[in-house]
Amino acid sequence: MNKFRYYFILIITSLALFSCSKDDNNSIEEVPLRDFQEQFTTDSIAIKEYLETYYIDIEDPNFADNDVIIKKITNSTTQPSIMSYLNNSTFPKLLKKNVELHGITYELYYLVLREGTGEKPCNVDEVLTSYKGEYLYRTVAKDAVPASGDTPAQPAVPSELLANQFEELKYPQSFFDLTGVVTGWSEVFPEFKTGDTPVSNADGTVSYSNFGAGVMFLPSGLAYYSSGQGSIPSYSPLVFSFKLYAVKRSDLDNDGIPSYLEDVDGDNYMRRLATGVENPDDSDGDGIPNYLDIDDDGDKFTTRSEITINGVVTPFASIPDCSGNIPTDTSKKKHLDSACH
Ligand SMILES: [Ca+2]
Ligand SMILES: [Ca+2]
Ligand SMILES: [Ca+2]
Ligand SMILES: [Ca+2]
Repeated sequence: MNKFRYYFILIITSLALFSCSKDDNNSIEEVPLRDFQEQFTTDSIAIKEYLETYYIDIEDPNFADNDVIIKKITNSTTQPSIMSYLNNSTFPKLLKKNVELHGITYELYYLVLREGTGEKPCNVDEVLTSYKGEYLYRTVAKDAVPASGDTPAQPAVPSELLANQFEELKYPQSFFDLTGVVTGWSEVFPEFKTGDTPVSNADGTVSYSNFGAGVMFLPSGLAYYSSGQGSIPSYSPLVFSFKLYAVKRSDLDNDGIPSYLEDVDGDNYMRRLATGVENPDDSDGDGIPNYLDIDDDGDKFTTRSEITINGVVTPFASIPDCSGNIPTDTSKKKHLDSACH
């Protein structure tokens, strides 16, 4: 059970992380972006090394309710690496998925501590989450120094992979729009669920239980890449541990149908794709996916007008089909069949 005060809370957040303001100083010299594939290869080596050399410190059996503590392994027999949970049959379970972006295929690792029992956000919804973010970096390697005169010999010091926390938000007061945060968030949160129905307590707190909890390991191309952000250096891989408390459904095209019901192939992801690439979530094939298309079926009648009955925008689930029956199948094609006009 995770319980926190919903009111009178100090919001421990740095908005810098999610705002995208860049210094427009014209005197700054343009530096060409690094090659995405090369940078991903570098990040991937660091992330895999991190997964092999760090472990999750589980002191509480209900650890998903508590803050995840990731530490460097000092005893490999008692501290299993995060990588040792890869495709585990029980939790914790480390999974990976591919993300196509920037013309390359990113391999994205995420650790499932607990899946959750409630609803899954889609990649264009909003989430209420507490989280902690760290960036990975390497210390500088030092060559061995031979003894000279009074100076004893200095052994070589290899570089070390370290993580530095840049942000923590324990008591979220507002939702994050997954279309406005780093790509990694919109790729990982839809793999998790919220928890049981939240309980409002008499003292003004809200209790959350059995929510999804995990850790995501983001290559810089799915994070801030060249820009960095706040104290985060450019080209930093990021590690976020998080808990998913609640989902707010979006309706990005304001057509009266929540975005997640415009996910035609039901995979929980909706995207704009390059011209000419077939999009399973674009019913009329005009290049605009349904969640952004005000006329999904391309019949020149807006979706909103088609679901407005006697002047009232009708809940999607209550819209009759062309025969006046309420279909159990919520596929929009039934409701929006142009033969109805
Ligand atoms: Ca919509
Ligand atoms: Ca989809
Ligand atoms: Ca369309
Ligand atoms: Ca239409």
